Amino acid sequence: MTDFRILLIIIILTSCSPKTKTNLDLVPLIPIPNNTTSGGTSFVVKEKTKLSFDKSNKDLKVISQNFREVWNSVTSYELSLDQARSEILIEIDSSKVTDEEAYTLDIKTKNIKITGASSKAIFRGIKTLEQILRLQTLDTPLIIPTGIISDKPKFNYRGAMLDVARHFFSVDEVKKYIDLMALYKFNFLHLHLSDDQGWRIEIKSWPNLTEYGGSTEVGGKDGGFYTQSQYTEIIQYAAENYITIIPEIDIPGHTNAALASYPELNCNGKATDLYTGINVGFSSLCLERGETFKFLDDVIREISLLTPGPYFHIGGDETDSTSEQDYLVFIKSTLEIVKKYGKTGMGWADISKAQIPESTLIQYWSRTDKDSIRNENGIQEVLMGIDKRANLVMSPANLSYMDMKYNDSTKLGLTWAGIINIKKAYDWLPENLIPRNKNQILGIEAPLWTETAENFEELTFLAFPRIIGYSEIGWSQSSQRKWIDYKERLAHHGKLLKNLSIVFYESPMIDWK
Ligand code: TNX
Repeated sequence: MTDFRILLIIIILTSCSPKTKTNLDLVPLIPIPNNTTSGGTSFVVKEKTKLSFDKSNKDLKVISQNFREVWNSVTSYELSLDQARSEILIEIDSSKVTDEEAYTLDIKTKNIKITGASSKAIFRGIKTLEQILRLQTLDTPLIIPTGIISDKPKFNYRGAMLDVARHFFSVDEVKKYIDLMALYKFNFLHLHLSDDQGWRIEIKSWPNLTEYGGSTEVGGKDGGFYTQSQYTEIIQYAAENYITIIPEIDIPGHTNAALASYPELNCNGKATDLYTGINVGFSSLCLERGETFKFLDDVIREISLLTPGPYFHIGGDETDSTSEQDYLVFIKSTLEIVKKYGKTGMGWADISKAQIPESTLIQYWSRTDKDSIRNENGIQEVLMGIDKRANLVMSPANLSYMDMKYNDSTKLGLTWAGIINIKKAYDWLPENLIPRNKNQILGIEAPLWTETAENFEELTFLAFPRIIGYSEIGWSQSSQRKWIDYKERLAHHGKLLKNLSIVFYESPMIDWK
């Protein structure tokens, strides 16, 4: 036998033993965990692995069942649940709570343990284990490096927004998006459910909103809408992934789909035509119409009843066709309705001009492509909101709008807020965007407007990989975030996405593995 063959056999024999030298710290996890201590050995994935959990806890049961599916598909082995002498243990331990999402993932050669103060925390830990598995699939048999990860989020609000109004996306597509968000530890999905081009959620007391107002989309193809039971299905699916749905009904502008569906909502009593273009700022609800607030009350009541999450988003952006005076009345009154139905109001930063209750959630979006705090209009509004004791979610258009092009020649996307390449999307700090009251920032949200995204592939092309960077901005400590290091880790996620058949932008800035 040649030396080379002997060497090969030695490598094969030693490569899969628990003694193989490993380094947990080098697994390219995103978001990067707060603390990782490498054990240097490995847990070898075997044909029969068992996972146990407290049977009386139904949330842990759901987490375990879902993880079993991941395990089985990634490893091609069967994970069995609820066995006495298990190798994987998930356990709620509220004795050392630091954050409700904080978890510890302890990987030893013979067993793996995930602990946290709540099922939410366990879920975040499970997703770290899932990423390790998905990133290690090159090794057969599969090994998991030993060590301890102790982790918690920087921000309690780590969101993404999906515009299902400009182009409609089906329940299954939204679920797929939720799966990906969960893998990267997002916890809020904001659904932009109405706009000029389409009304996407069934309102039983105003059925024409969806029957007619939901019938088309940008470009003129058939639109679509979620029935109330489909909306509930999305909410439940998101909840299993520890993601809270935030519904947005954008008022008083961005309302053409409603105005086309009901003549009585228009000042002149005439329904508008359906709209399939991409202009903004031309529609407005009519303050003088008696029906307008009945309409808003019904819509907010029906949706709030279906929505367990704390927030209701009222939009409030780009209202060029509403007088300033009317705008202030609209926002104040609509937030009162939101409050009446038990929700905390949320809105684009423009609403800060109006009378807003304390703790309203203001979404900063900025109107220009300047990325400094000198940026005039956007920041001024945010400061007004801050002074009214609003909380903030940061979605600067020039840094976090996933519908902006990656470079001048990207086929999809818009450019009004600039070009956002992978580095630009990653390399910023939310707290640097405002000059004061930084502790009012609850987190960040990455919006995906869909004027140019017609289908799921186009949607994920715009979102990925930028959204992966936003997950790290939201979760990881600023001191741990370095572009040079992130770029190396991201390089491994291309294969992970390909294994999941997710279309993404293969940026030349990344040396994809
Ligand atoms: C601005 S940002 C909008 C949306 C558009 C988006 C396109 C904001 C609150 N409104 O109506 O879809 O730009 O990038």
